[in-house]
Amino acid sequence: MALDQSARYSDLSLKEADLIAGGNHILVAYKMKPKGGIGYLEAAAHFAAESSTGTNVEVSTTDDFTKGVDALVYYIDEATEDMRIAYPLDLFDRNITDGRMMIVSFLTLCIGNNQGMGDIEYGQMIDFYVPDRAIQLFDGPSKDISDLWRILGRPIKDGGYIAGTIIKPKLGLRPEPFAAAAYQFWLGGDFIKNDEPQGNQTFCPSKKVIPLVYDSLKRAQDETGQAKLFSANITADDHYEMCARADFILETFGPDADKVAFLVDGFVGGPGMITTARRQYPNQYLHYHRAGHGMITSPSSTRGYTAFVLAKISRLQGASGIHVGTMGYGKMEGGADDKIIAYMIERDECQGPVYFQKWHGMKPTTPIISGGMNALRLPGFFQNLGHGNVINTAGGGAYGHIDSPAAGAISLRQSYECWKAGADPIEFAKEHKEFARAFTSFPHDADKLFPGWRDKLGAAAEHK
Ligand code: CAP
Ligand code: MG
Repeated sequence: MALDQSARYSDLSLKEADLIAGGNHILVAYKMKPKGGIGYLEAAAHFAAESSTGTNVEVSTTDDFTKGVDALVYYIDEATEDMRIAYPLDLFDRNITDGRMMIVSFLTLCIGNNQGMGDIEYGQMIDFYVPDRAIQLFDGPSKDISDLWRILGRPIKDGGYIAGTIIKPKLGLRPEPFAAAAYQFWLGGDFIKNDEPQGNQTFCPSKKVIPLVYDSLKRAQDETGQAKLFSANITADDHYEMCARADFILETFGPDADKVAFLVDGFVGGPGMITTARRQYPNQYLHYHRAGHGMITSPSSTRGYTAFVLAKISRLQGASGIHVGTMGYGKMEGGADDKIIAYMIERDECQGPVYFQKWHGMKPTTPIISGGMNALRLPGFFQNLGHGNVINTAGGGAYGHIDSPAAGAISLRQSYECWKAGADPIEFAKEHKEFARAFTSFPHDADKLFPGWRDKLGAAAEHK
């Protein structure tokens, strides 16, 4: 173990309430465990040193000013592995272009080198608090769900459920079948996204498929008399490639360009990719896909940060919407308590696992619900969350419906109507064909969620 730096990098007399009132610190809460035999405060202080102004030994160049921006451990509880650090705002890097803060600096300091230190078994960020000044210095969302409700002709407050899908199969469709799949869903649903890896594959070039998708959107709008939305993937390593994709998509959708959201695989792409889309295309709804996050956010992980922290970061960066999981009702990891993730990004103030966060009017980030969802699983989901002001993208739940993707879409909407009416799903299914046929489409879910459904539904579930 290096020298004990707790005298310099900890001050357990600091009061969290005072730090919050002072407004000059970003506070971060970790679950941290030192390697065996190392004192808890010692390890925490070294963690704070490496996350701010120090290293594992004293250096001759340190002066009094340096010590003024030290990150300080202000709370520890070895029994629960809780450790909290106060980071002075001045530690964080600022744009030379416009003085704003940047998430990459927050990550480099607060979850950077401290992830691989020899004397730390693990440290995972479970919550963080940003003061008002920092809220002012992050972009925040430029478009939010109210912009989508407006386009869909819904009330712009509590406009309710947006029924969406993901073009499936995940890869392998050529342009014509891709566009046909889109048209089929749009005959019943509101919102379609590219699946996270769909881009400009050689068998489905963007220059060919995007014009066909736009044609499908126009024909579906004409057919249904309703506006339709498309979330187009612009993810790419190169900034200029991203912009080339975005520009081509906007040009192709022309008069309907406002109906295009931009999808960015923000976790694997990194913070810069989200900010590129946010700042270059502020007129478009920014859809943050988090594929890959499970490597650090899985409940089995003890490093990195949680899905809650990822969602909070995404709102600061300006994601209009981010995937928040299905809270135990879908196919991905997660549980009912994950609803706190949705509350934290959609409300103007919210109590997180550790910190109460005020957003001071920063626009909300939409909870996007995806992963194994279908009409049968949604009522329980809405019951747990308590509202339906979300975007739901159900791939299997739409394209797996035995009648058609449009029927799948309609069954999703009917499921929301059933929950909103407080109706019994079996009774509701007797009067709503597509919903009834979702029982037949997903019998294993039906058996688990609604035992005895076959007898109760009878013919309603048997015929198209
Ligand atoms: C869902 C999905 C989503 C994941 C994302 C998929 O498809 O498109 O990317 O669910 O997970 O590729 O699996 P299905 P999360 O609707 O067919 O399951 O939203 O938790 O990040
Ligand atoms: Mg996907």
